[in-house]
Parts: sequence; C-alpha cells; structure tokens
Amino acid sequence: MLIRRANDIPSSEITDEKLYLNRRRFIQAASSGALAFSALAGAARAEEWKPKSKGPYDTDEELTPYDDVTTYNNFVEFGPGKDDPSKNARTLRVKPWSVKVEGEVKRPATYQLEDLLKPFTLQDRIYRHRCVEAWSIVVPWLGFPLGDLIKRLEPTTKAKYVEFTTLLAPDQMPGQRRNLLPWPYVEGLRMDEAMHPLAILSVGLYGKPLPNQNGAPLRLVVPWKYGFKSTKSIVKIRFQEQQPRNTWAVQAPREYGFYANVNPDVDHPRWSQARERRLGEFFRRKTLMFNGYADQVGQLYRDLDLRKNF
Ligand SMILES: Nc1nc2c(c(=O)[nH]1)N[C@H]1C(S)=C(S)[C@@H](COP(=O)(O)O)O[C@H]1N2
Ligand SMILES: [Mo]
Repeated sequence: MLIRRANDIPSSEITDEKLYLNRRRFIQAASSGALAFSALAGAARAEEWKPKSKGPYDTDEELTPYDDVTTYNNFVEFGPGKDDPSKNARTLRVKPWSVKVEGEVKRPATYQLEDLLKPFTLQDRIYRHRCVEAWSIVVPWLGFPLGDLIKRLEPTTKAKYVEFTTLLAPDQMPGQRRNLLPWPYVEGLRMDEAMHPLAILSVGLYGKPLPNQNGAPLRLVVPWKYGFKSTKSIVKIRFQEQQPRNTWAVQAPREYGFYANVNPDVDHPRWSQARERRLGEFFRRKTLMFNGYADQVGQLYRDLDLRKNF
C-alpha cells in the first residue's frame, strides 16, 4: 500500500477532504443534538461542494452558486427587497430554538430543535426551486423527509392539513415592524402532500447550516410548489381538520391560492408563468408542470381542477 506524505497530496484532494470532514462534523453535530454551528467556521468554499452520490430525488442540473442562493432571497420579515434578507437577517437569534407541535396529534409538545432532529439522518437533496415571481434556482438542501417527522408525531385521523408558522419577533425581524404582510407568516399543506417523500424540512444548504436569510434554523422545502409554500424559521407545526389560511392567499386571494403548484398553464393575474429565469443565466427557460416533478406528484391532484385550485 502506498503511503503518501501530506505534501504529496494534490491540493484539490485536501480541499475535498476538508469539506468532507466539515460536512461530517456538521451532520454529526446536528443529529447528535448539538447544532455546533461554530464547528463550521472556515468551511471550504460552498462552490466546491460535491454530493457523495446522486439520490433518486436529485436533479442533475447545474447548481446555482452559493452566493446567489444566499443573497437573492424572499424573506419579507427582513424587508421586501431581494437583497434585504442577506443584509438584515443577522439579528435573528437561532439558538436556542424550539418548535411547538399542536392540534390533532398524539404527541403535542414544545420540542427543542435538537430533540426534534435527533431521530433523523440528514440527507442532501438537490432540488429545483421556482419562485412565483418567475425566477428559479437549483439548491443542494440538507434535511430530512417531513413525512418521517409527521409519522413520529402521530397525527389523529381528524388531521387533514398541517400548518407551519414562522417566528413572530418584531425586535429581531425589522419587516415585522411594518405592515408588509399579516404576521406571523403561515403556510400549509394537505396531509398527503406533507407525507410525500419529496417534501423535506431543511436545516442546511451546500452542506452547511442554513444562513438566516434562507430560513434558519428550520425551513420547509416543497419543490413542486412555488417557493412561498416553503415556510422559513418555523416555530409551530399544527395539525388540523380545516385548510390553513396561508399568508399570501389572505393577502391577495386573486393572485395566490392554497395549492401553489408550479403550473406553466395557469398565469398569475399580473404575469405569465410559462417561463422563468434561472439565477445566473441570461435566457429564460420553459417552466415545467409541477416544476418538473410531475411523475412523482401528479397523482396527488388527479381529482382536482388546477385552474380553480391554483
Ligand atoms: N417566513 C417566510 N417564509 C418565506 C418567505 C417569507 O417572506 N417569509 N418567502 C417565501 C418565498 S416567496 C420564497 S421564493 C422562498 C425563498 O427561499 P430562499 O430565499 O431560500 O430562496 O421562501 C419562502 N418562505
Ligand atoms: Mo417566492
């Protein structure tokens, strides 16, 4: 067996190894209960991130650079502009963090985030993400299936929907000191959507903890729906019989519905949804039905009129 001295190793391998170790440390820390964000200081550049192997849900499209994913955001709690969240979100305190589980569920409680995450192994999921404003990105999220958590929480037979609520903290979130939206931000899914293996809860991207502007420390990712379904900085998960009154549908019911499935055939009243701009690209591309996930999720909506239920 060939033993190489450290200075024989090409620098590209050293970088990969460092990145790998950092990722492992994060995953271990996250799943062992101590979200040791500081262990990641000095992590290698996210652009050099590589998945270990491609999973069945991963797209092989080109990843959107880390800097775009973390500086072009919608998170109205930190302001209405795309560059407001990355400028303003450092005031969000993500430790300690707890999540209240309530409603039609057998294990209602307020869980410390570490305890909520403990049973799960974090996975990388490379998803397309399509905003209702016709831009899109490709992101390697780090997370676990929402359905795995729901099974552990044991909803009752009355639970038909699950609702997600963002932190309400005007002292930390300057956008909440303004009348931009009804606060706190609320979203929801039908139970069968929530149980679909594509729907995940994310704690990181590019193998690193979520930046605050991307919804730290816990956010939803539902890749076949417009981005506004993906509630950020979640503090409450509620199981219920009635359909949640999601924030954007309350704010502008003609423009935003409950389902928000990506659909190139149903235009927003003020713009077309047929095309989208992938951040970093010049030419627009065609938007795909269910954001390209039609084979996986189409059957969830076979009895639904998607023009009425947009
Ligand atoms: N609490 C909260 N969650 C939110 C939003 C928001 O304004 N507040 N914006 C949504 C919208 S419109 C999109 S497109 C995505 C953006 O996620 P990203 O910044 O990680 O790309 O977050 C969603 N989740
Ligand atoms: Mo969005």
